[in-house]
Amino acid sequence: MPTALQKVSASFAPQRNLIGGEWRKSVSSETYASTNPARTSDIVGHFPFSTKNDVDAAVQAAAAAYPSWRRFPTPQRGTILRRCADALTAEKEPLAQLMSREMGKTLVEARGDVQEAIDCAHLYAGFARIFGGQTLPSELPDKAAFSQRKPLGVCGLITPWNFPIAIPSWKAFPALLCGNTVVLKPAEDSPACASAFGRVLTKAGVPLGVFNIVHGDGEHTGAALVDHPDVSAISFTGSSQTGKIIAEKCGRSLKRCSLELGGKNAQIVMPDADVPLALEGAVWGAFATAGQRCTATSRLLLHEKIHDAFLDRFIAAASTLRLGDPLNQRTQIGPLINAAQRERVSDYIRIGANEGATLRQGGKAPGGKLKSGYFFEPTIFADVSANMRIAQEEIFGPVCSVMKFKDLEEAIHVLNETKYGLSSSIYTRDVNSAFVAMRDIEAGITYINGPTIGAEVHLPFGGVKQTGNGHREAGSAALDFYSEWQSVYVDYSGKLQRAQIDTE
Ligand code: UN1
Repeated sequence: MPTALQKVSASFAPQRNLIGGEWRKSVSSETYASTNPARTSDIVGHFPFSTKNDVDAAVQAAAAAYPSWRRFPTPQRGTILRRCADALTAEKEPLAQLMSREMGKTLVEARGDVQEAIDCAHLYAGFARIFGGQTLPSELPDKAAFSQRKPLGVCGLITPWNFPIAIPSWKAFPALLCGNTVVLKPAEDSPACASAFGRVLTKAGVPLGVFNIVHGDGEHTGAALVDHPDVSAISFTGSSQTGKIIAEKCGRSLKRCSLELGGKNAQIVMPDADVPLALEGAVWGAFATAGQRCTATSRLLLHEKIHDAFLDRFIAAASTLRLGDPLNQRTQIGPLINAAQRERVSDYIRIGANEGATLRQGGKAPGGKLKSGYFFEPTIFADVSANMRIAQEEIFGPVCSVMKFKDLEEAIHVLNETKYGLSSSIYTRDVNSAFVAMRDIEAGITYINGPTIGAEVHLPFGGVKQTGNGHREAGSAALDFYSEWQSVYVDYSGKLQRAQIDTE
C-alpha cells in the first residue's frame, strides 16, 4: 500500500476513546493492535483496551449530555444529522480506504459501506420533521388525547467489524434522532473505522458527550456497558452466542435490548429463472465481502432440471474471482478478518467433507503472495443435504453449500429448515411462484430476482427465529426501539370525568 495512504489513515482515526468530546487514553493505559488482514505486518494503530472505569466515564459523559440533548428541538437534531451526512460525504474516500485497510473489504464495497451511513444520516434527518405521535379522539367530552415519543436515555451500541461504519450509523443515527445519547463499543477488529466515524460526527457538530466511544473486547468492555445500571438500552449486532449472553444479562435488569444475530440465507433458483442473472446473484451473494455478511448466500438451492449445468457455471465463475489486496481496484475478494476466523472456516471444510458433501471448488487458504494475509478461496460444496452442519450453521466465510430440490414446496421447506431467518432469495419468472415464496418463506428479508445481500436503509432490517429478538433496525422500525410511547390526556372540562365507569 502506498505510504501516502497510510498517512491519511493514521491521522484520520484517533487511537483513543471518545469521552465527553475528548479523545482519552484508557485509565489502564493498556492497548492492543489493529492489523491489516490482507498484510498482517501492517499495523493500523494501537487502541485502548478499556476497563470498567473507562466505560463508566463514557456512560457518565453520555448521561450528563442527555438532559440538554433530550430537550433539543427534534428538527435541530435532524439538522445535525444532515451535517453528519455532509461530513461523511466529504470524507467518503479516506473512510473507505481506511476500512479496506483495516477490515479487508474491497474498496468498492467499502465505499458502499460509507454510503449506507450517509443514506442513513439523510433518512433520520428527514424523519426529524415528521417524528411524532398520534392525535386521537377521547371517549369523554372536553378531553384531548394524544401520544408522543420519548427518548430512553443512554443507549449502549455494540457493533461488528463487517460493516464498521454502516452498522454504527444504523444504530447511532436513529438513537440520536430520538433524543438519546450514545456509548459505542465497536468490534476490536475495526477500532480505527469507529474512531474515524466518531471524529467525523464530532466535526459535524454532534455536541460533546452525545456520542462516545469505548474501545475494547466484548468480555470486559462490552460486558461493562451491558451491565452498567445507567445504560437504558443495548443494541447488539454479532454472533448468536454473544447475543444470548446479552439477552440474559438485560433480562435480569429488564433492560431493553435489540439483537441482530446470525443467518443461514438461501437463494432458490427455479427452472424458469433467468439463469445468467441468477448466477451473477449467487456469486455476488455468496462471495462478496468474502462471505462475511450476516445476509450472505450460504446455501444455494437449485431445481433438479437446472442443477448440474448451473453448478458447473457457478464453479467456473467462483474459480475466476480475483483474490488480493482489497485496496487494489482489480481485487474482487479480500481476506477474512483474522486468524481465528480462517481457522473456523477451515474447520467447516473438514466438517463438510466428513459429513459426505463433495468439495467442488476452493476449500483452502491460497499460497504465494496471498500468504501475507488471511485469505481463503471461494469454496463450493455440492451434494449437501439439509441436515448437514454446513447447511445449518453460520460459517461467515466464502463457503456456499449447494442443494438440489424437486419442486417449490420442497425448496421453501429446506430454506425454512434452519434456526435462523434473516435473508432469502428466489429467482423465477413465474409470478405465482414469487408470491408463494413471499407468503411461505420464514425470513425478515426476501428478494425476488436479486441476491440475499443489499438491504436498503429505509426498510426494516432484521430476521425471524434465532436471528434476533423481534426488533428491527433501520427505517421507521428503528425509531420504535429507540423511543418509548407516552400517552397524554388533557381534561379541560373542569370536573372529574371517570373513564370506563358506567353512569346512568
Ligand atoms: C450485516 O451483514 O450484518 O444487506 C449487514 C446487506 C448489507 C448489510 C449487511 N446492506 O448485505
